[in-house]
Amino acid sequence: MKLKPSIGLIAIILVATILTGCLNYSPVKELEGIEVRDYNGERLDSVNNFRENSIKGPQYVDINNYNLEITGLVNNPRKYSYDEVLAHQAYTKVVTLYCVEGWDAKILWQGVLLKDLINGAGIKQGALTVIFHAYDGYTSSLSLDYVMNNNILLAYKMNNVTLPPERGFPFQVVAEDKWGYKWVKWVTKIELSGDPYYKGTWESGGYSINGDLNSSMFEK
Ligand SMILES: Nc1nc2c(c(=O)[nH]1)N[C@H]1C(S)=C(S)[C@@H](COP(=O)(O)O)O[C@H]1N2
Ligand SMILES: [Mo]
Repeated sequence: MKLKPSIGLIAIILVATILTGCLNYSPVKELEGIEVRDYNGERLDSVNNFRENSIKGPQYVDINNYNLEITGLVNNPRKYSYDEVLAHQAYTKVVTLYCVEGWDAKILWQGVLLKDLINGAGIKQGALTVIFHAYDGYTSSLSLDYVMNNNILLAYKMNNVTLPPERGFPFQVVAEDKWGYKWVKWVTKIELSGDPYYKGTWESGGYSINGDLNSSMFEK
């Protein structure tokens, strides 16, 4: 009879299918590159909904020739590769960026703590200000006190996606409770300074040095 061998064949195929299915089984994996839009009951904005108003447009940093420098009033100046920065403990938080030009974006940020990077270099006496230098020549600053006491992030992911070039790859400062111009993108250098009145790119144009969202955006 012809029926017997075909039943046998079907049986073999069935067993094989089940076995390969079992072999392919893996525990739950995070889908890298999928943007998170709902998080803990909160609706997030999209990575693609930002306005692009950077001083020189998007910057394209070659990560193989990239270093993050920690310098100035520190005991041990450091130069970290991208991977060395990412080897630090990761943290996430939902923070909204408010630009002085009247738009905002609520995003789930992931990054390392600036205080971990700064403590790794060791703070020298007299340091008051953290100056952030960027690939496009942009600078801004935050007080050392604010950076060390508020778990301020240096982000490398937004909504679970690696920062795209337009959004500051490899790193953007998440300066929560501060105006958007304090959120330096394409960070290349973190400099500790003794100057409490340092004026960066926007601050030189009259914008507030402390950049607090709840006080005037202009320096008196
Ligand atoms: N390096 C760099 N960082 C920057 C800027 C810039 O021009 N260059 N613009 C700032 C401003 S004004 C804002 S509001 C935020 C967010 O800008 P985006 O929408 O262009 O990402 O980035 C800030 N960081
Ligand atoms: Mo801005």
